[in-house]
Amino acid sequence: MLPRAEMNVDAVVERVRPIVDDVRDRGVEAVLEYGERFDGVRSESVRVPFAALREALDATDPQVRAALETSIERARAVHADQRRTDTTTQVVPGGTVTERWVPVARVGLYAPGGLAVYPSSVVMNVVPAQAAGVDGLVVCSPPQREFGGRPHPLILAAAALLGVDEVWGVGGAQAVALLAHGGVDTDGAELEPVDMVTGPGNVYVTAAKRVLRGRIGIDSEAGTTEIAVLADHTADPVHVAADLISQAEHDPSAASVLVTTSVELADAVDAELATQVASTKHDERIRTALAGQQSGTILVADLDAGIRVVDAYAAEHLEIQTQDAAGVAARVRNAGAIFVGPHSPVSLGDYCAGSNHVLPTAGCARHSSGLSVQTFLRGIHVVDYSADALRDVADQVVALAEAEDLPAHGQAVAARFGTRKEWSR
Ligand code: HSO
Ligand code: ZN
Repeated sequence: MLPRAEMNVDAVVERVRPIVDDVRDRGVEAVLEYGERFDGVRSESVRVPFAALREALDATDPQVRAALETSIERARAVHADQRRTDTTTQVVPGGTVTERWVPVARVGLYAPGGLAVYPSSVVMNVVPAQAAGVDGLVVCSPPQREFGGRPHPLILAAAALLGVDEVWGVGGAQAVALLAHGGVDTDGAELEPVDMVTGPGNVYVTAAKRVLRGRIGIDSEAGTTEIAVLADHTADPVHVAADLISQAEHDPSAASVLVTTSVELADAVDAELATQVASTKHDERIRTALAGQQSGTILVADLDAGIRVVDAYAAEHLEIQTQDAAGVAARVRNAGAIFVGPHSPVSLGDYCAGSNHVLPTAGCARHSSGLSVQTFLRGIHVVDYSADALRDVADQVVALAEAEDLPAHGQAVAARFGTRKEWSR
């Protein structure tokens, strides 16, 4: 019964369509105009020169740089293990089907600017794409007035650390349109159209992805962030409160949900929330999120009921803070990611666990997974039959073809064995 935050993308689609068409028709010239209108800055050119990426990295606080390196290294370790190997099934002697995994050739990654500048999200999008073997990676991020019309320096620094050298300073719907249609910069630099666009963005970015979906592949739509904590009397209220607050910090409509078997814990967490929120930087945003209808505490009779509740909710992030946390976690079916026990807070996963932080929101964890190497791979079935293997199954193909009133399908097999029948009307 907990309401989910909803973003009304359909309402924006019609406003975004002319922008997408305009960028298709006029390319970079249109991009520069929209940048001036929506981001308040017009730059000379859109592609960020390679030297500017290096400069941004050199200017990055060494501690932040080292932390990004840790984040990248751990994410790379986890995502390298997600790579798929091709499998060949011998269906019959002389008849095989191979599933071949092929990376998407060219991917555009959108990194938002404005309020949310998340170099960590650049890491979480780029690492699985690179691990999948994507060759052509281009990052787009809105031009910022205070940085001379270039994207935020931390976005540039993250790209440089990851070895991405193609970055364009374009945001909003026009970024998705430029990625999908390609364009030529004022200095002649060319953006080749991509096959797929991933990465979180505001409602205009999401609407543009909807408009262009099909022409390009897209990831699932990123909604407002959510945390659910399943806790019993053994949980530490100080930690539970801190974790609920951590995700509420993202957005006034973020959801922080506690599911617990213990009234005492629920009361203690409430008391902790009150004191901890008062000393946070973004206290207003957090207070709004915690007070919203989408956040709250659910008391359950026992852990079985708790598991049913968290499964029904299908949170983007689920923490298990109970006795035998690993055993309880193993019974959960629906969650974007599960954080087990007292020492695995969601913010560890946001940055440095090695796991991916682009996860299904709004209950989509019932049917979808977070970003992974798989997102950037396509499985191609390669069918290879010998004459004997085909002959052995020819009658069955003909029978099914005729049952579907598609006799020419059957004839295509029969023609190989001189048993093709003329069809009499
Ligand atoms: N918790 C966010 C990701 C993020 N947190 C980025 C901090 N920076 C959605 O999973
Ligand atoms: Zn976060």
